[in-house]
This record gives sequence, C-alpha cells and structure tokens, in this order.
Amino acid sequence: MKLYYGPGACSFVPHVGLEAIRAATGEAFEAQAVKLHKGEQHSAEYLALNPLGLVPLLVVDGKPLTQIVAICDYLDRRCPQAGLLPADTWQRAQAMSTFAWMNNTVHPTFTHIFRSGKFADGEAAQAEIKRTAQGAFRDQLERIQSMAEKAAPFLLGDTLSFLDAYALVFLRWGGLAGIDPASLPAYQAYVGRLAAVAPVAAAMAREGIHLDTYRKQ
Ligand SMILES: N[C@@H](CCC(=O)N[C@@H](CS)C(=O)NCC(=O)O)C(=O)O
Repeated sequence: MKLYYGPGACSFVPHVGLEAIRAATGEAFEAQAVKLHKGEQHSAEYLALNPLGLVPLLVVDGKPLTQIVAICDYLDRRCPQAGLLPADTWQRAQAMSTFAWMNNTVHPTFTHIFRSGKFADGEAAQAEIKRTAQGAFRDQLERIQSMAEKAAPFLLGDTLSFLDAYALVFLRWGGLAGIDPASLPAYQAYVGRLAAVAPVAAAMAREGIHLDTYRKQ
C-alpha cells in the first residue's frame, strides 16, 4: 500500500491508521509526500491517479482509492486486528456517525477559513466567509472538547481510532485559524497525550509536524 499525503493535511488520519496497522501486524507501507503549497496535487502524474487533485490517496496493488472515510473503512476491514474502528455493529455505526460529521462538517468548515478564495471572488465576501466559518469552527472544536473530556483515554475508549487522528488535525488547524489551543484546555491536554502514542508520534515525525501551530490573528 502507498499513501500520498500532504504534511499536516487531513491525510494524517489514514497515515496514523497505516502506522497502527504496521504496529499491530508488521505490514509495511510506502508514504509519498505531496507538497500542496507547491501545487503538486495538480500535476498530470497525480491527477492521473486522483482526478480530484486532493490528498489523501491510497494506492493498493496499483489501484487508487480516494476519500478519507472510504480509505479508513478499507484499512479497518483489511486489518480489523488494529482496532481502528469498533467491531460491534452498533458501536461501529456510532463511530462512523462521528467520523462522518468530522469529514463532512468540521473539515469543510476549516476549508472555508483556509481557502475562502474557493467560495467567493471578492475580498469582502471572502473575509465574511472566513469570519463566519471561524465562529462555526470554534463551536465545532468545543463539541470535540466535550468528547475529549470523556476520552478514556481515546475517543472510543481504550483503543486508538481514526477519530483521534482527526481530532488532532483539527486542533492543529484551529491554531492556524487563530484559535488558541490553551482556550480549549481539555482538548489540548488530550491531544498532547495522543501525540505521545507510538503510531501518532511516528506519523507526526514522518510529516515533520508539531502541535504548536497557534498564530494570534
Ligand atoms: N472529502 C475529501 C477531502 C480531502 C481534502 O480536502 N484534502 C485537502 C487537504 S486537507 C487537499 O488535498 N487540498 C488540496 C487542494 O485543495 O488543492 C476526503 O475526505 O478525502
């Protein structure tokens, strides 16, 4: 398996999954960085694999698979012993409900902040989109904080899951959006603990990322 990822991007979620699978089974994977800020996702070579020009992309036996939720579902079904999603049908559905909310609501809210130019042409309209999305993103991080307060020690209990990796990504992105992680103390403490968990630490080291992204705006 080969993962194409952008350092610090949402592709961190399956990246952590692949590290957890390696830890559980010894199965190795390849990881290829795609420099999003340099537009490498729009190269002809990359678009041939993923016409959407987005990361993550997982290539399995030469075949491309896109979309975080689909990739992670595949990884979990391929290697259930890594415990990245619950085995119990109802618990899995509950986990997928939170996963879907993260992917289809929280993630695009940040896209409206970080890439507001995708959603409006004029500067004033972009500033308005950004301001509105910042408020929504803050509310969403607070909702994740309420989940983190119950983490034991992970969001789904005693096993690291894709949800934890996504939660870490969002707090880092919050820092870039001017949200001080210290204003979300339970969330910050939980992510601090996560960063020390071996598969998470390994993915962070490969991507060359750290938790300290906060820039006052
Ligand atoms: N719905 C997609 C979203 C993927 C996505 O938004 N990827 C971003 C990075 S977090 C990206 O590749 N952006 C590059 C660009 O917009 O040019 C998924 O779940 O995989």
